[in-house]
Amino acid sequence: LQLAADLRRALETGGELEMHYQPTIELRTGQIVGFEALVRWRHPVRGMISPADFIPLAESTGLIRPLGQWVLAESCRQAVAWGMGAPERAMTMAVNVSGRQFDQPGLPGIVAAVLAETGLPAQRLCLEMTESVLMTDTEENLAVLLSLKDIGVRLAIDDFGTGYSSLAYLRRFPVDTLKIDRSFVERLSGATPDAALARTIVQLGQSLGMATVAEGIEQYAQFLALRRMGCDLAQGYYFSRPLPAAEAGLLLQDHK
Ligand code: G
Ligand code: G
Ligand code: MN
Ligand code: NA
Repeated sequence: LQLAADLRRALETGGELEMHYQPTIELRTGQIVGFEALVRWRHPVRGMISPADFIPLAESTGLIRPLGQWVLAESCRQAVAWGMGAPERAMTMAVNVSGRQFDQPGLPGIVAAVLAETGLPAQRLCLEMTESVLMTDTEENLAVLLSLKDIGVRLAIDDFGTGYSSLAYLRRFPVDTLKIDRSFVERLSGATPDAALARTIVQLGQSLGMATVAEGIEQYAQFLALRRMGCDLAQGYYFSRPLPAAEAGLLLQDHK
């Protein structure tokens, strides 16, 4: 497959991949409290390729492991460059981790090595995974997640509410944060079912001692509704799109 060969080459040369960063906002204060790192691929012929298109390819070819390692190292390096490790600017860098990376027995060692190399304190890094990670090969994945918690990183469930109806795994896994899927944030005005679901996830997070992040906030009304519900954090175009590092850095400078 040509695109797989191109991705392998891009990983070897390093020049075509870059990270964009979307700020995470504390709803109570409006402050930026971190970023989510989202990978981008500038293909020399095809132009910008969305991760929604090349992450599945990377997963099916096994390239997700070197790609994931590059993403992790680049995001941690950037977090340190922005001073996010310093106590006075204690922020969180959130990195998406695919299920195929959790199958990798060496994942905790890789995370520990990247933290050591970059100097980012472990508690400043949050790893985002989907519910499917928590539902498959549970014993192996539980061991990996416990090792990651030992290292001190935070763990978030991405797209929460879209994966599985069973909540039993929340008892077993050391999760810090629930990210409320964008689909529940879309129609929040009034007494819609979506508002009831969003409120329920916020309350679930509060009962379990987990932080909640609302994804995909695009309108002021959604911001207000989620703040009223007691949701802790939010991301979305209303605050900022994912930005190239230079622009995200300016946002951070203006903000402080
Ligand atoms: O940034 P957005 O525009 O297009 O991302 C699309 C999808 O790709 C999302 O589901 C997001 O979680 C995923 N994604 C983005 N960056 C990464 C990454 O570095 N690693 C993994 N595994 N998924 C990513
Ligand atoms: O699966 P994950 O939640 O990691 O993916 C985040 C995806 O959501 C990325 O593709 C990102 O670009 C996108 N995104 C971030 N904020 C918004 C938003 O406000 N509206 C929409 N439609 N997409 C968003
Ligand atoms: Mn995510
Ligand atoms: Na998500």
